[in-house]
Amino acid sequence: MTQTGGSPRVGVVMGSRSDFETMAGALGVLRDLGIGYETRVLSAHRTPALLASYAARAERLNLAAVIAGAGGAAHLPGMLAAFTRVPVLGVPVQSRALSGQDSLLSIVQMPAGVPVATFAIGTAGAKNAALFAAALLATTDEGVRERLVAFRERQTRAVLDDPFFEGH
Ligand code: RP5
Repeated sequence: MTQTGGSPRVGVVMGSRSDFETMAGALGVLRDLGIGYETRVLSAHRTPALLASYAARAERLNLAAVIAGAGGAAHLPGMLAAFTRVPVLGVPVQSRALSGQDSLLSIVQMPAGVPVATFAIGTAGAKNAALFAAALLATTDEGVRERLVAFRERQTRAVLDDPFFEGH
C-alpha cells in the first residue's frame, strides 16, 4: 500500500496494476488539492478476503470516500460498497475487448439498496471521481473548499485567456 500527504482521507483502489495509468488521474488531482490518500491493488475475484478487510479499514479510518477503478466484469466497486457505508466512487477502466462499456455497465447498474456513484470511462472519470471526493470533503473542510474553488477559477481562466481564436 502507498500512502501520500499525511493521514489518508480518501482511498484509491484498483483491480489490477494494469489500471494504474487510468487511476493516476485521480492521484494527481488529490495531490494537487492537498488531500491525503492511500492506494492499493484489490481484486474482487483474485483477492476477495483482502477486499473485505480493506472495506473494514475504510470504516476504521473514517475515509470520506473510496475511489475504486476496475475494468471488464468490474465488480470491485459494487463489492466494496456491499462491505462498507463509506461512499464508493466507481471508475470504469477502458477494457481491451469492449472499450470500457462492459466496465461502465458492470459498475453503474447496481440494484437498489447499495449505491455506487459511477463516473466516465477512463482518465476523465478518475479525475472527476477525485474532484467529487474533494467536493464531499469541502462541505466540512475549509482548506479543501478554498483549493477546490481556486482549481475551478484556474480552469475558467485557462479558457478565457486562451489566445487560440485571436485573428481567426
Ligand atoms: C480487472 O481486470 C482489472 O480491474 C483490470 O482492469 C482487468 C484486467 O486485469 P489484468 O489482467 O490486466 O490484471 O479485474
